[in-house]
Amino acid sequence: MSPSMLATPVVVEENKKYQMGVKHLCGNGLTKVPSKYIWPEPDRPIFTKSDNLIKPKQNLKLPIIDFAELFGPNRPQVLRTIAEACETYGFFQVVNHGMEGDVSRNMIEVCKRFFELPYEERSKYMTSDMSAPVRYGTSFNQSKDNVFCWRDFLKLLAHPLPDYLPYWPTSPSDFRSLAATYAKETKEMFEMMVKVILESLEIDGEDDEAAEELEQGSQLMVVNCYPPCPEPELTLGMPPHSDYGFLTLLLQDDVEGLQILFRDEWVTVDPIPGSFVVNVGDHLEIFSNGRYKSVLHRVLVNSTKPRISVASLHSFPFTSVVKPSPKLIDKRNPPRYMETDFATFLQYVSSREPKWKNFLESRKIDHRLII
Ligand SMILES: O=C(O)CCC(=O)C(=O)O
Repeated sequence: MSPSMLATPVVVEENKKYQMGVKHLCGNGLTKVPSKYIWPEPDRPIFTKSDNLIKPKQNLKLPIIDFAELFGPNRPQVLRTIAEACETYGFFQVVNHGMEGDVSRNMIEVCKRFFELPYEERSKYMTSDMSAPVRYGTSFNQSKDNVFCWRDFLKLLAHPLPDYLPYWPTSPSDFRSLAATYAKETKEMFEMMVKVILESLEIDGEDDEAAEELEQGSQLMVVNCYPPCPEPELTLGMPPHSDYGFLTLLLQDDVEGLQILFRDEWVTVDPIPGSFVVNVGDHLEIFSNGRYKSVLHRVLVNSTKPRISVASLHSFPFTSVVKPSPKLIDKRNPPRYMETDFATFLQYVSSREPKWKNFLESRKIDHRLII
């Protein structure tokens, strides 16, 4: 090793500071983004100046699904809109979903209070063990990322809830009860959505194996905290990624930041108060044999407002093998993805910098190569 490759004590100290997260870093007031968070120019967001504010370029109105309409005469039309949204955007927004406003507001609010706790309290949950029931951390994959993201997170395994709840944070004192209510209600919403998704794929049935497996499946809640950033045009809250699960139900506060890749352009999703953003995950892309798209998304930060989001990732049990639904496969539609399990995914993401859609790409079968 050349002497220049040896980390000096100053560099080691700096790195330790970044491992403590963005909230900690911002504690003493920052006027510039440290180089550790500066993304290469082509990966940076495009901001334009309007209304004297620097804003992301373009906003996108995702298809809005009124869940209440599924229980009336418009059901076939709503199912078609869901299918089109999953094929075109991989995303839609849901209103009238049945969750009381208090449940989601309380969740955002108690998560805000969690991130305001002293670092010593938050860091009790810091671990590099990807299978830990609770994991506090920063960036995307802090042990692998070369450039860091402007984000701290708290990850909570949530199903089966009685197995995991005893590990969840006890501070703030109402955290467990409010987050548990939220977890149960998002799980119910997910189960309702599974039925709708299977119907939109025209593969719903009486004793559907997939729906039953998903009901017993995994749930991971990811609470994201994006503190205000002095130079938001230089960094990202989250890098481009797709979600590994079947569906993600995303709750955000009223601060915009989520962008999705649509026709090769990054577009910002307009938050609708009280709504959920729902997106197709890798497992649903595989299960639908490529009909529904797990789309890349990323997060921008801003210079004035902190942002909190809660992504609830739902899928098959961690022990299941995910494959294209046999009901969607025939001679003309051969399987386009290899069977995959969760262990393979974990091994893949912990062995490299998890960026873009690498994992899903690695599961694709190229039929041109099969003669
Ligand atoms: O904060 C957001 O809007 C998106 C979060 C996200 O993509 C994730 O947690 O995977």
